[in-house]
Amino acid sequence: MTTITHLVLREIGLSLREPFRTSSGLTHYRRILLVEAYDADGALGWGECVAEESPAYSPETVDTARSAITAWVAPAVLGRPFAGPEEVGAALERSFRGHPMAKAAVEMAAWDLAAQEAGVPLARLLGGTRERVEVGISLGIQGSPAALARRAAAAAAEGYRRVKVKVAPGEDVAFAAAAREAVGEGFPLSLDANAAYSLEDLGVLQRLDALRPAMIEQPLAADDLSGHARLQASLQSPICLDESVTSAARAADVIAFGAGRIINIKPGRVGGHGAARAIHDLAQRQGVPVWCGGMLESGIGRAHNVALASLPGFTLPGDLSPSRRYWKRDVVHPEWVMAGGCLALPLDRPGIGVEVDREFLEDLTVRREELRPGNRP
Ligand code: OSB
Ligand code: MG
Repeated sequence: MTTITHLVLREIGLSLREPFRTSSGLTHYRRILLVEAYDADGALGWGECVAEESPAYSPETVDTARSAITAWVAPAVLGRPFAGPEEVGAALERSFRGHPMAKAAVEMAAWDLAAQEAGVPLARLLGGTRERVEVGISLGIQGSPAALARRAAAAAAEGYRRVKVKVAPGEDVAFAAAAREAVGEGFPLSLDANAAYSLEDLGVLQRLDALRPAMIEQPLAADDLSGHARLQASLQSPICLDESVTSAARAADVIAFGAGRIINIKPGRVGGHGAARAIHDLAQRQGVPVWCGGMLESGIGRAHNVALASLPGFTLPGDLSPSRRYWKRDVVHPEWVMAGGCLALPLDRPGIGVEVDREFLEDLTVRREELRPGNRP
């Protein structure tokens, strides 16, 4: 039984070591919403909201998520006894529509809290079986194909198990071809379009297909499952869906309609660990490979992603780069480090398995509020 007595909602600011460019925009600074969920004994679970500053990737933003958590998520969970963390996501789903990133931030904090209370690693509470998870890197759009080729070659040499390259109309075939040349024929190279193409771009997409990518991620609009199904039928490479998969029901549609052959699971995008695990389970039953995506998380969100990625159906490397790929200094101890192309699960500690650097967090905090039962906005 878990009851969340109060929540702390905090926004921090963290500068990326290098700007990250995709078809939907440029990020050099992350506004990150963090959630602390407390029980009556003072045990604490951490969550991180993956919403970005602008609604480029999905309709949610840092500001809409803060508003939704304050007005709708917190009142639906605070002071209510839950038999287990799997019930938190279900209660939120019944409670109000949409806002999966806002829901996930609190739902995932509830999972960490439950794991802390039980004294077990979150990875094991979720049903994870791995001791380490394979890491792939996601490279933003670079200034030139040659610059991208250098980055891709360096990443492969560093031990990353897969290199993913962002593509956008006009910055696609030459860039992807340079990356392919740099990593070599057999190396897992994938392409992520972040929904930037339409079926009118079939010619370009077929030229990308000819480079034999491990997958083409989210070529078309998020809501266009029938377009993806038609495109998949005219490509050799598997399509992987990211933005399109906002729930377990949508994941089932993707598989049923043949809109993709691989699914990128981000717990922060789909409403939390409960939904993420449901997608994992149904994909596993249908023989569809899944991997864990990332949203440039701090070490807290990364800990949640790593725990989830330890489930057996996560058979492909995730966007789970180590701390130093993103930040000069991460907010957790120990920082996430890659060894042999993998991150090790911190199984010697309960919950998310890393300690949050409270002092550093205070320095980074731009806004903080406490949410308790009854104090509705
Ligand atoms: O599409 O997978 C994506 C980052 C922000 C938003 C969307 C995406 C990404 C990435 C980065 O590709 C993955 C990472 O966190 O390393
Ligand atoms: Mg993606």
